[in-house]
Amino acid sequence: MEKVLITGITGQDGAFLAKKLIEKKYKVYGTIRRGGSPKTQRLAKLNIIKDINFVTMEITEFANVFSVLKKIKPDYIYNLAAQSFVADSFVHPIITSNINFTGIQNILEAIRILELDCNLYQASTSEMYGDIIENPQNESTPFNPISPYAISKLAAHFTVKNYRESFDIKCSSGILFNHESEFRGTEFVTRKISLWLSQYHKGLWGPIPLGNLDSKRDWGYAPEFVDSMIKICESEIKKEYVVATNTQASIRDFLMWSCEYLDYKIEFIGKDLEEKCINKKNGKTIAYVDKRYFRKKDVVSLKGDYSLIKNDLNWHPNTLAKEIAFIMMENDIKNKWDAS
Ligand code: NAP
Ligand code: F7E
Repeated sequence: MEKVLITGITGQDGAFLAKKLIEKKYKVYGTIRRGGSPKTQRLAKLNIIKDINFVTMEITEFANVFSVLKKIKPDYIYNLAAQSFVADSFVHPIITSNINFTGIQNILEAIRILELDCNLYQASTSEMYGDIIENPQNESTPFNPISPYAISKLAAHFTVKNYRESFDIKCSSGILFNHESEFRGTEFVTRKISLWLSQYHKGLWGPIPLGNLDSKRDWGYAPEFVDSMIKICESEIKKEYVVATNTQASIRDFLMWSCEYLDYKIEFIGKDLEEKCINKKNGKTIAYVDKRYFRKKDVVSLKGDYSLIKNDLNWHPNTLAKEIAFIMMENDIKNKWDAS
């Protein structure tokens, strides 16, 4: 039985990935952080806790990473562990860099020194394109990061490439554009909208405070993006792949679709910091712009060209942003899953 090690198994992608790899009959190991109770709610929801071999691993500590890899000798490693919230990276840039950059360096060094014959997948990000230089973005588009998160991930991205080219380590990266689902953390804007709007609809919470409504993202569906990770990691071809949908929508669009799910007829009134989204039927405010949610620097437009992965590995997305908004609203309205 081949062995897979997933860092970040408790997150959105880690949970979906673990489920798929268990179904594919791998022996799945998942790292959890030292101390405290692991956040296993997503794994419990998928009913896979019993199938996972949990290991405590502090990704920022080389000796610990080394001893875990020496003991397990995985055939595949998926490095998903990250401080993944861009806004938070402006507040905690050093922790962000330690987890996102030093973490993968530790893994690569351990593989190199132990001479492990294993395939490594790194979760890179469209945030590396930052203040974009061309549209849509592909594997040749120059990177131009504008947040501590993006900078940490770009250092990780180039380190993975460097270990492949210098030491023949079998490693690849997926340049993942935003992907969402009912398992998305509540700090990210899509889930913030679906959870908050559902509570608002039930009369439990007030209107939703939001930041930049005009920022545009290429939103895909997380379970499909996890399929791309498996294809990339298991492929003989080792390189970087853009994983995206080649479509784009704004935060305003996502809010509009989420309201449409509830049959709310809405309109946006006011400008800039005074802007509000109101219910046309009763004039009540559903959402409003709140300057606390603006970033020091924000990536305002992303759209990914996924032709390379389609051609090389036959991966393509099926579910686009409006459908994702409906899936997430359905989940939160029915209280199917609460990640908070
Ligand atoms: P997520 O839900 O935020 O999950 C992050 C995972 O990293 C969690 O399991 C978390 O553990 C773990 N983690 C955080 N700090 C850690 C630390 N100090 N040591 C060890 N583990 C730590 O992220 P996701 O959406 O699943 O994303 C998975 C990966 O893809 C991340 O690397 C992210 O940067 C990257 N990515 C995601 C997207 C996206 O749109 N989702 C796009 C591009 C790239 P706890 O549960 O203990 O907190
Ligand atoms: O923000 C705007 C915000 O936090 C999206 C991570 O998975 O994808 C994710 O990063 C946009 C930004 O995701 C609010 O300013 C407006 O322009 O949902 P987000 P993100 O920053 O794109 C990338 C690819 C990753 O790699 C990351 O790990 O929405 N926005 N109002 C808001 N954002 C938040 N969070 N909250 C608001 O109230």
